[in-house]
Amino acid sequence: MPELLGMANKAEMSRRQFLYFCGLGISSLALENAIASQIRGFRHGGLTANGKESRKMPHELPPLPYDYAALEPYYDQQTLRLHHDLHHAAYVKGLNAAEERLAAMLKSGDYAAMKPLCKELAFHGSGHILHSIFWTNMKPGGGGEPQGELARAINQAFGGYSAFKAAFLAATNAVEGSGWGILAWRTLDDSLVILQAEKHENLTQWGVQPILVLDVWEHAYYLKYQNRRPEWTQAFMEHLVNWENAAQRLAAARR
Ligand code: MN3
Repeated sequence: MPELLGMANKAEMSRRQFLYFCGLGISSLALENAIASQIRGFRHGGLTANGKESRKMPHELPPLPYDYAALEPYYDQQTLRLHHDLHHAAYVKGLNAAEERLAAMLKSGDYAAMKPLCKELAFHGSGHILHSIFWTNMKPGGGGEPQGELARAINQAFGGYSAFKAAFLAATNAVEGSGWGILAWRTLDDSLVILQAEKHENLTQWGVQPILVLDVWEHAYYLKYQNRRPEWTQAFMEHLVNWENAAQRLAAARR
């Protein structure tokens, strides 16, 4: 395992190896990057200059980088409060509980429950990662178009911003059931890819790191937008998306 995980001791090494084998539902490379830079407590709701953050054990719910009402009228404060304080918190709690079970398993040597535990780690771990990214992918007065390296990467992969936006919205709006639209950097061939995620962890590819994620679980938009998912995703792209944050994430993924 690469040293980028920064393992402090043998127990931590075992835990990492277990998570590596379980895959956390994303991918081996994405998992390492995710553990290295995403799943850590997002105390300040953003990335540090080198894309790393200090490890929090147990995992903690990161505070929002803005007030509950800051994204009105496009993201209503009641939804934001419930989404962050209850839904995201539940994934953090579920991940911590799963990691406690993992620690007990490693200690006892009884791996009978490994299969359901892998599912728990994948679901709650991915839920924590994606929501932690999601809050920072929005800002008051967001929208517009990406600049610089991110714009160039989008042009190269999709032929321009308008084509990217149409494809990203089409993928996100068509997620079956609960899930996400995701723009990710695929480290295996240095390219941007658009993914759907069902739940938090299904339909991904190996070797990707999410840089822009759009939550289309009903809990993310139903109070304000009801069944009009495309209105929510359109509002996200035109008024909320924080392209500077996505560009920081791309730069960190490329390092
Ligand atoms: Mn959600």
